[in-house]
Amino acid sequence: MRILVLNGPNLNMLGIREPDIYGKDTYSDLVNLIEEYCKNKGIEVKCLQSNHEGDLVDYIQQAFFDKTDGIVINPGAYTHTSVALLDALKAVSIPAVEVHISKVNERESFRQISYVSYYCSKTITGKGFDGYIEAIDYLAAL
Ligand code: CA2
Repeated sequence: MRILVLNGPNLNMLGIREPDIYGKDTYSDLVNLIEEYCKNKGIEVKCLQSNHEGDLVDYIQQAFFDKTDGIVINPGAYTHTSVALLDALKAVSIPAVEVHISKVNERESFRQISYVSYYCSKTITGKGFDGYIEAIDYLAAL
């Protein structure tokens, strides 16, 4: 099984600021956690992050050509704005799970809107890094 874990803008700043919302662990801690977990499960995983919407669209499209079985996506702030990411997910038609580290539904009203949720079969919020593991397990069980 092959999984892509995609993180959007500013998630490379994890652990550097706002630890009360996003925790103390860094983006590289997240990547290590995911890679270690997938190694033990025999899952091939690629973790990518970009601050640029077009890069994220490109990575989703590439997942199709790489015959990726599942996508875990935390689009960061693009969650709340990007029809392009929604369209890219629809275009590749790969099973996808949306993850948010924080409890987006308890935050500002603009964070209650998610375009990618129109495509994703599951949304996990407020579970920190464990949300990514739950998403991988969900995709692996499909
Ligand atoms: O809770 C999440 O995972 C979010 O997707 C994170 C995004 C935010 O725009 C979404 O509404 C919810 C922002 C990630 C920013 O991460 C930072 C990390 C450290 C310092 C500042 C921002």
